[in-house]
Amino acid sequence: MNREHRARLASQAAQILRENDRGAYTVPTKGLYPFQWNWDSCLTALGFASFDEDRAWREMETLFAHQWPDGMVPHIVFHQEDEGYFPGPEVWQTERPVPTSGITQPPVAGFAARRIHERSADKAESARRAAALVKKIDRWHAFLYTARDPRREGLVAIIHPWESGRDNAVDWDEPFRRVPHEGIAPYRRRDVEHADPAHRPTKEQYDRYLWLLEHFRHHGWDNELLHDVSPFRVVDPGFNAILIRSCADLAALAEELGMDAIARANRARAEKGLKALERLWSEAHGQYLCLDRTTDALIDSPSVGGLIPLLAAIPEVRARALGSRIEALGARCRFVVPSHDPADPRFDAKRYWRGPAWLIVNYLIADGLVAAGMDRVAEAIRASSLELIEKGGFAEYYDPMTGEPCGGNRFTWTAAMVLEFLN
Ligand code: 9WN
Repeated sequence: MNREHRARLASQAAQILRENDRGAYTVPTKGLYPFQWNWDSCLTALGFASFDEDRAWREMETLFAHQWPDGMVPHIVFHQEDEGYFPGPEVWQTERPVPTSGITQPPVAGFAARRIHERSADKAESARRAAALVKKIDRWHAFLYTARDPRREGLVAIIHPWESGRDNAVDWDEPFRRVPHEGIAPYRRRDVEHADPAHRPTKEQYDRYLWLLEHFRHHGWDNELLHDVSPFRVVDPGFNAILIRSCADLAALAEELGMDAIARANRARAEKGLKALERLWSEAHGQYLCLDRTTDALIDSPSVGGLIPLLAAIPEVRARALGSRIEALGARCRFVVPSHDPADPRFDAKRYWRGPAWLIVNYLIADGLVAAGMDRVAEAIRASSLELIEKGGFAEYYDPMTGEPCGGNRFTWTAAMVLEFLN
């Protein structure tokens, strides 16, 4: 790709960020997702940082302004009314000053904040804004390692598939059987009016998403209770690896800013988390797997969640194995990285997190590969990602067999990741 070509792609990506900018936060895409989402915002901030540092910090500051008193950072902030998304604030009923959802999402904030600060041109201003965020991110990490790890194992559980950010991954099929899907209030889905229903989660999955939501609402969104009362408690290697990396990055950032207690606490969390992650390794699959905390058994589902640990400082032997795994997946599809192994019969090339490739995941994995010295594999992911954009535009996700763009279009975090890949 020549310079002119790169500049054209970067300017298209920046244009999408501006289009979806609502002033102090961005929406993931028009129509389908009209509010602020947690991990979308943090990854989008990275995209903003390449042309507007002030706007990058503001994106994260807005998200953290809605942190709960217990430290949780909600997965959606409903800044304004919009009928176009279900379930909206009237279903969540979390009683926050500005309505939010009642669950969280992968904690990429520590990772993003460190990166934005490292690249900042105005270091004094960046340090000031980073310091305020560091305290809040630290409280979020503390929340996760208590409320979601009550036995202090060093591994946090998600209590709803939406928390993983990989809503309908094959990983949840088995534990999801324990979640009832009857007796919920009647509802009308809006997502299937914006996107092809064949590319979205099924009705039965939505019923269970809603059952969990109503169950938590019934418990008053009290995070002291929710982990234990949830019939769905899964340790996701992707979520945990992101948290471990964010702890390590927050520790480094805090140290640079002279916030020593926060640096120490987060370094200790990262070390403990890394050791505990070993429990999720599957020699048979050559990758990490999810662990069902209710049965204490690994879930037999080779998904991309088990490759994301490349992002954390896992042992070299594990990183090498994951590198080989990604190469093997690359031989099974035209574009990498599929969200589920195409060799598994449950793979579904167009259905959301059951097969499609996502640029944000590609970015996180590629970052880990470079850190582990596997530049060639990382470069293949980067090239594949940019080719997907060239062929299909800035989509939410892509069929890894054909490259067909799926879901929403002119998608914010996809555009942000393009800016990162071009950086
Ligand atoms: C539920 C916004 C979000 C992403 C998630 C993705 C999808 C929501 C939905 O969209 O989830 O949170 O309604 O489908 O799975 O990762 O943050 O882009």
